[in-house]
Amino acid sequence: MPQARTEAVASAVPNDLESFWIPFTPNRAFKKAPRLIARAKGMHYYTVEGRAVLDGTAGLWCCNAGHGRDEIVAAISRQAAELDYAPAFQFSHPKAFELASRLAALAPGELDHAFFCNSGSEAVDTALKIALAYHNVRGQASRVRLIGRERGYHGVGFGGISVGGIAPNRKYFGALLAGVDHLPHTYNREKQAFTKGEPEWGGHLADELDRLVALHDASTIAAVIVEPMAGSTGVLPPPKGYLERLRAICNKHGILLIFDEVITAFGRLGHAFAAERYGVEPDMITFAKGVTSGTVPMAGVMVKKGVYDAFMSGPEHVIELFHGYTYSAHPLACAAALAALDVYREEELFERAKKLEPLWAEAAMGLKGLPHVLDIRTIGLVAGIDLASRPDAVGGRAYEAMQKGFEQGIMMRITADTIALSPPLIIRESEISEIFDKLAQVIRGLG
Ligand code: PXG
Repeated sequence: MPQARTEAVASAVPNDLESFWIPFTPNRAFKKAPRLIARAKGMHYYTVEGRAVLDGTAGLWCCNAGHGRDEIVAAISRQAAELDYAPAFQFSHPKAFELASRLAALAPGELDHAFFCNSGSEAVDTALKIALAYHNVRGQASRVRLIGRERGYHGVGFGGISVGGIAPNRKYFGALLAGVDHLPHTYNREKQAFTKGEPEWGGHLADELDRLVALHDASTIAAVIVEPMAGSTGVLPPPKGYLERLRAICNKHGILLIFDEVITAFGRLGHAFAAERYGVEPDMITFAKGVTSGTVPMAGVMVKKGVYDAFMSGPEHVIELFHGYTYSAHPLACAAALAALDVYREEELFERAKKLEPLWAEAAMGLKGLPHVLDIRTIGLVAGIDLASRPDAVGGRAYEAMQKGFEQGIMMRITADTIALSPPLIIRESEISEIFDKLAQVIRGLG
């Protein structure tokens, strides 16, 4: 091992694991057997011991251009030297406008304004607040209800967990937002098991929105928020026709439709936005993660022209929306995002994901028939693999798979007993085979 590498690795090993409270992680188990990553390049992570691990998850669904991309690193570094920070309120900086225009050009239809934040959770809260304020400024202040969906994940802010539908993320945290209701989720194993892409069954579940409208009355409902593909809950692609039907019902009743594309934007489903894949134009799209290929925290909301325009009335010196963050459109994040968008365009990575989708789906379905495998779902460069739960320990089997996978050199993500895979879009065919070969080995060895 070259000298420089040895030093870099040695300096990366902490001598105390106690103080850091690790998010969404069993802290005591982790601290007994830590999985520490020291560096990354291309498709690989390298542990503090210097072991290579193939990244099957693009970090946490974010490093779509792969790791350590020179162009992005250079852009961040140049930006830090040129302009570290500019006040986000009452002042701004050129790259914020450049990025907003680039995103407006990428986003479908009239989604041509960008409001910037720093995380998907903030983007969700922002979109929900814009929806409420939109109706308010148009004289429809009675539209206060928000509708999410069971099994939805919209981050961890109070808005996001209120419209979200993942029980453990909600049950410890009090009464949450008032006036929220939920659509049913769209998964039915009997009807959908081992489907590639959008399942045939389930489009009719969008009509449940009509029932909620009948119950609450359209005049009380501000917005519906869904992930086009539910990611965190364990990869649930939308049934055929489902999103189109949601759009039609929202149109009928003057309800805003928000797509939470924190995971699905920037190539994950073979398009800049999933909205494009489905030919459905929501009123707002939340994004994060892939916008900077995970290099610098950044998120935002793409807003339809008509929604933005509704705020642009009243005296010109008065703030139109009382909302924003110190780090909205942070210069480093804007520079990183512009460089990431360049990489996506020059290497045609969204198209690459689309081209690889059939091969990826085929490779994933190769796990069918292995012990414990109950279902496999694929879409874009995403796969969800359900393992049977141990009777007394839900989540135990997938947790063991994740640990063993890491030991054998592949990074995977788990939620309960579902394994989720979502590699960087630069993945090669040989690496797709490597992921599923190793995963097959791991699954065969599970107790
Ligand atoms: N909306 C969606 C659809 C998400 O997937 C968020 C909002 C929140 O983003 P922030 O940046 O606040 O974390 C997310 C985040 C996983 C996993 O493996 C998924 C997310 C985050 C971490 C892990 O399922 N999604």
